[in-house]
Amino acid sequence: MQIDIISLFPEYFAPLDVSLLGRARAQGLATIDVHDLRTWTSDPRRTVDGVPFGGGPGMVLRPEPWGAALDALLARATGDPPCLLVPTPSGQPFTQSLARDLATEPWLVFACGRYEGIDARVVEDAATLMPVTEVSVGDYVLAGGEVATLVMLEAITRLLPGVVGNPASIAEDSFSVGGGGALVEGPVYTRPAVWRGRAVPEVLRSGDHAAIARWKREQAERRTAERRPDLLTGKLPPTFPGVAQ
Ligand code: 6GU
Repeated sequence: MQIDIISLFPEYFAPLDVSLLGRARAQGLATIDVHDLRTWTSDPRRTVDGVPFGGGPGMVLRPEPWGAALDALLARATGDPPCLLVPTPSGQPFTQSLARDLATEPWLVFACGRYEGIDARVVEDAATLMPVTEVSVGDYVLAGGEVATLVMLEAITRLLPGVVGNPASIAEDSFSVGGGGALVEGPVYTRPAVWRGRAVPEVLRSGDHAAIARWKREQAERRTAERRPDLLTGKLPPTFPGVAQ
């Protein structure tokens, strides 16, 4: 998979060299190129932002550097254009299901905004040239798209063939559909069998694989009902546990 990232802060992406993703890159399973948006400025001050038309707080990223950056990446295309992802709190929710879809794409481009966002014409214009998805990683506001991009890249690249050593660990992930619905995973245990007077559930040490599978399924269902009833009903309960309303 080819991944290009356009950002004002390329240094944000140092973690891409670490751990699972670092190994995937080193093995050539994913090629990640980080580009500085200022490469595509044309004034001596390398200006990327401007005051918002219509007033309002903060600054907006001007369209010209983005247009030039996306044109430069598109010029590298030999076949289909890339899939453009634009992180923004107003985007469609990033989910495991979207991660699975994106993991099948050969080429992704992430456009990381900062400040109050990117001039809206950039996405409009890009959508005439390539598929574009605006995505949000949750209902909170980050200072820019960089950390959101790291989140999405970690979720996507661990699904690429060969990145995670044991494919079963992906099949059993939270939000994977196993027997009729997305659930969060239940608790896990390792040695010692008793720690500070707390014993590991007996069934896990029984060697009865069918009983263990049933128990894991029950635990996942119970935890999902307690913590994430929205996953079962498709909507949040009137009082979401632990959240003041
Ligand atoms: Cl994708 N970007 C920013 N800036 N803030 C966010 C977000 C993305 N998702 C949630 N908050």
